[in-house]
Amino acid sequence: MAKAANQPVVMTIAGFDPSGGAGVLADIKTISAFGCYGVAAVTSLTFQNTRRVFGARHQSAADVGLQITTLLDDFDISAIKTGMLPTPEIIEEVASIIRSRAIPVIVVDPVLESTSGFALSDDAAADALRRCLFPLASLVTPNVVEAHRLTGVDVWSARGKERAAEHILEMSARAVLITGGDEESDTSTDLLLDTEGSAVFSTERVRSKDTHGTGCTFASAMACLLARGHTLREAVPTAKRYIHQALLGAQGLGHGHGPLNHSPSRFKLES
Ligand code: PXL
Repeated sequence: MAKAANQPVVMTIAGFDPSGGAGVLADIKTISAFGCYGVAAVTSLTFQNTRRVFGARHQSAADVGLQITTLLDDFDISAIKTGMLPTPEIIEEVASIIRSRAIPVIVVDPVLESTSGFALSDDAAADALRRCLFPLASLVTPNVVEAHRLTGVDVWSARGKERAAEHILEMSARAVLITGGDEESDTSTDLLLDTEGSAVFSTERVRSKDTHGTGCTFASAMACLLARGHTLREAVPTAKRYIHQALLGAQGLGHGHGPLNHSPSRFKLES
């Protein structure tokens, strides 16, 4: 007899960044740090180091689908986190699988381009995300640039962020969190909006060049905390505390925008 599992299984559906800063590898390290078991489906094999993205070989929608259903047929998945979904076909396949299964938590990180400006998805993919995946999402986690591209709203003010968040809720997402980590202020301020209203979360900004993969890492942390039964308003401060320590603990690896430290010694997950 198998033991009753108390380690939630969390699936990431994302791109493979061989440098380990972003994508599936960053997600799996984060999922481990949050005491969950990570499984993964790869949507695109990217060629990159900490300096830049050189290219990407997208997988077929059928191969992405087969990776996901093979895992869903075996594991009880508590949460799915999606990252780089480069083509409308892949997005439609992922959405159709999610619709056919009861997955308690779906966190959609709408990855559109790398920090260095490499397009990780096309405009048709952004449209498919809005149309097919947002209506299935427990939470959508755009940064300000992604929120701007998804809504067309000028997001570089508190009021602008609120309007963009409202637009994304109108796309039928259950909740949206616009992360402010990429902005220039002394604090990193995120805006959460769901049917209960809005909430603002601020932490002191860590000024660092080693910020590669913060979006992937944050969305994975949220997926794990929601899988563990935390509410959105409980989860955001914990995920932000983890990112803060992961930024402070970065080791300056590589010669470009280095990775976070996904096992920061000063982060303790209570409960
Ligand atoms: O940080 C965005 C991102 C997500 N997923 C993959 C990436 C990147 C940025 O480079 O490579 C696979």
